[in-house]
Amino acid sequence: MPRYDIITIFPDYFSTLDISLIGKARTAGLVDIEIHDLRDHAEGVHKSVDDTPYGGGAGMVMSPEPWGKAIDEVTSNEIIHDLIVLTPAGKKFDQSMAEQFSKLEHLVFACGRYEGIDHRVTEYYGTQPTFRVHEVSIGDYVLNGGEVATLVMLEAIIRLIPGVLGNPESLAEESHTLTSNGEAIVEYPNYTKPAIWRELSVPEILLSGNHAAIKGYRHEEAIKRSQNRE
Ligand code: JFT
Repeated sequence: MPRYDIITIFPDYFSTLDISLIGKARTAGLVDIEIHDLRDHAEGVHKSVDDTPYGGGAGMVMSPEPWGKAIDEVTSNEIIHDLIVLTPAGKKFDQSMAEQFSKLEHLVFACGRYEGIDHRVTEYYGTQPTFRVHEVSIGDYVLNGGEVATLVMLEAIIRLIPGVLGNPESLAEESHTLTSNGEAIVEYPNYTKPAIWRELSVPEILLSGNHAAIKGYRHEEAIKRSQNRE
């Protein structure tokens, strides 16, 4: 089963991984997720994990030593480890990246805070033969750290693991409405009961039982919607 190790100074962010689809996948033994508190690898009474930046400037930078200890501890075996370092400067996360990561056996997520992690951590693991390092951002907006970005990535990745979605039809359907990069053609609009809500009716064709016509209608609506984006 794939293993995901998450290193953070805020383990509480990851309590939501006990619920819903991901919680069920963990209980079913489809994925092993372990959360690690970076502070367990900090020294001194204050258990400090940050320091002032060389060269000056605002804010604090995360010290390399606790990261080195934490990463070494979760990777003390022979296999290849994919180290994902969240950073606003990273490659933009998309559906094709989610598909690639979903096929890997051991992902380690480094969730930093403050102004970022001392760059030598990325540099060092990049030279290690048993590591592949990926610098990733989830999009062009500013977050306060890597935790929420990691939750987004985990949700996108774990639902692609075989057996996690009860109904593999949902995945097959996505491959029709999504292009290879996960963009362009969006979903058709969805409706459920009641047939009239606040004077708004469900499009009649959806009540017709004519499956070919419904398929055509949904395709047209999906195209209309994709043209209205970006
Ligand atoms: C922000 C982030 C992502 C992603 C990792 C670490 C510190 C705060 C920060 C924000 C702006 C400039 C530092 C992070 C992200 C995103 C990821 C860190 N910060 N410098 N922000 N926005 N889309 N992924 Cl470590």
